[in-house]
Amino acid sequence: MSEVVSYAREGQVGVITVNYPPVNALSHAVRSGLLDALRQGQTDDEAKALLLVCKGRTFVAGADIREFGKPMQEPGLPSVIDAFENSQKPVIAALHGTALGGGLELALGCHYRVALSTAQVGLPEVKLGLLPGAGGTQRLPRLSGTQKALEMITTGNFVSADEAREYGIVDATEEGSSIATIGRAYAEKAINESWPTRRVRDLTDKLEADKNSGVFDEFRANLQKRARNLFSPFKCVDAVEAAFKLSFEDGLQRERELFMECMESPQRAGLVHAFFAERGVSKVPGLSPDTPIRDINRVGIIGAGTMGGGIAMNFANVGIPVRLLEAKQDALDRGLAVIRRNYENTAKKGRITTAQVEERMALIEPTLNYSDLGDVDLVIEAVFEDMGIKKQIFGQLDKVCKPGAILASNTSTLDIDEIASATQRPQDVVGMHFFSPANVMKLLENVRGEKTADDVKATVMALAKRIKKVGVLVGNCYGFVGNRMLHRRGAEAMELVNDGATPQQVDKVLTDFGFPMGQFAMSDLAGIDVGYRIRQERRKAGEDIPPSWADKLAEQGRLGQKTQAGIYRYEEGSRKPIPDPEVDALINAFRQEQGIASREISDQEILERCLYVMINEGAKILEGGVAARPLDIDITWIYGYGFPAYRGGPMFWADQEGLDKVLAGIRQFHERLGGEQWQPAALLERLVKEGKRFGDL
Ligand code: T1G
Repeated sequence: MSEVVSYAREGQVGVITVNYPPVNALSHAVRSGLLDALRQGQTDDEAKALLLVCKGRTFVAGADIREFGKPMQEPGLPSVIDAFENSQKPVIAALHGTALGGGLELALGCHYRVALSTAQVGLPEVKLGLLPGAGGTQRLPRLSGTQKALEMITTGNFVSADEAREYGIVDATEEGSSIATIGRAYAEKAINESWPTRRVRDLTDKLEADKNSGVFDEFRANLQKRARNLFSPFKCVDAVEAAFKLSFEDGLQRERELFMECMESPQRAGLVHAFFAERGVSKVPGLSPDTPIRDINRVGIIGAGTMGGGIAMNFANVGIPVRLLEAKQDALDRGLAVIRRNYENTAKKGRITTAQVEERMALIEPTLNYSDLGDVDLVIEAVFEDMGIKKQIFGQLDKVCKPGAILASNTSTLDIDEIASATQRPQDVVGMHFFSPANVMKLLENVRGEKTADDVKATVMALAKRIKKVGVLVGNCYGFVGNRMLHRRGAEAMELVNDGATPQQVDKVLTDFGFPMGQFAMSDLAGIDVGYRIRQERRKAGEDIPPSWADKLAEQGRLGQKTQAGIYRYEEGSRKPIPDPEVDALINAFRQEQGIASREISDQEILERCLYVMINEGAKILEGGVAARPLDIDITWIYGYGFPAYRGGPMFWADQEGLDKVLAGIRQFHERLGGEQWQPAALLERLVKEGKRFGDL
């Protein structure tokens, strides 16, 4: 008997129990154990029906993703499911937690399914660049009909137990605490009422009903809009379509072929990497998982502007009371009005109720007095990017906040150690860099200072999860990880335009690569006065910052979306960037003024210069220990800047490109363009010399 799957008879019910924490994934041991247990159930004459149930937090949550990319060991999942479906005795699957992927496919191979009312089911393979490869594309439409099957399989979204019952995916849902008890009762019912072995493969009435609905081409058309760069969603449609066109056996065969195409795609490798990297970032090297965390029951936020308001919403959304402090009443009122408007818009879309709007607003207490921050456990400062103001605020916080309160800054580039020096408690000071819009973007860059205490680091990392963010712990340097690489890409994009590319050409190369927005459209969204102010500050500080055509736009008051014109122009009420011949003319005049001989620039050169300069900076970030691992950089860019997850993030993508090719490109650009940004990173040179990849670090 395998220790991960057991068989025991209870009365006339043969109970097959899977116990393979954390999520009962269908590893080789589980698959073998299932077959053994099924065989026992078949030969146990006292057992009149079989029950499949799991211990722990959830029913089987899918194939074991850790086995992907390795040679598959028999028995494969399809053969296990086939054996269950051809059992001579009725098999009941009892679902709790999240029955997903291969787990749901296994349940569909059983004859009946009962779910705990709190359970969810789904086929999220598409989120890993795959498709359900163990009969899900053939069995699900036979139960739920085509439209629901296509929706579930191409989005990977989970559905509740009630919806699953409504769609015919499960036969019943039950309230209760023990899924084993519920499953047992259901199996006994099957025995008493002599339920037949109802094989899903034999149910075709729903397929008949959808026969000529033209739903597949319709679905492909709408996928073009929302998944144009992706590979597997289109294969999902092909697989479900096979359920109509082919016999069940041939449909399974077709599904297998399509599944293997997806398994071999670079997008599957990227998405699986992103899946594990997202979970890896919370395991910080050198920070023990047993590090105690401080209780955070009340949060203070300084600044009710766009960032401060968005940050406040994150805490109110999860029921944590907030004290929102501003210097002036009108700024406070404005900030609260924006928060209310955001919540009301969300309620209009049906994502929260109006009652929840009021609950959340009630959790955000406005104040003008620092003395109201005496009992908060954490303060997050979110005011102007001005060191003087920040140090003055932290000096005040140091006086009013209780001992042990964490003092955090939302700064996006400034020195956390310098901010901490304004207090007597540098061990309690940390950066918590949210990304705009702070109530939407998932990334939270937690920035550790020289003296930040371990329990403070552990606390803000745990807090990230609590407020549904993906937290990455990074070191303290200009721009930390994300913005330091973004500044490199931004400078290179400006240079490319100086050399002859148009802003729209650069942006199209980046959006074709898979970014949701191009570099210049992003600048217009943030406001090009932001970059202009930074350049002016650095010039004032005596740095040699060369003139830029963007300065001219800022000086003309073309600040971006907020002035309906920036690098692009915008129609009234629209955020769609429209190339503007006036800007092309201004750029040409700037080139002449600077004596730059412009030339045709290929898309390939644009892509390489924008991405390689980021990868080179990423390698330097790793050398400096500002990021602990390449996966921390990958997750920062996927969740902070929309780097396409199916490419795995910048460092994973560089590995897939081949570090030798990337380094050769960097060397060539260094020769041609000069600049320390093109000075090859020593780490990159070492990895190439040793024939290694970032993934080997
Ligand atoms: N395989 C291996 N490990 C898994 C896993 C899986 N399928 N799912 C989760 N884990 C690990 C995860 O890495 C973490 O490990 C721990 O479990 C807790 O996960 C043939 C081929 C189930 C909703 O895509 O969506 O079936 O970090 O932190 O937030 O058609 O995990 O603790 O070491 O995410 O409560 C399809 C993926 C696979 C489901 C739980 N199934 N998992 O979320 O915990 S492909 C999926 C999830 C497939 C078939 C195809 C979530 C969850 P560690 P967690 P959570």
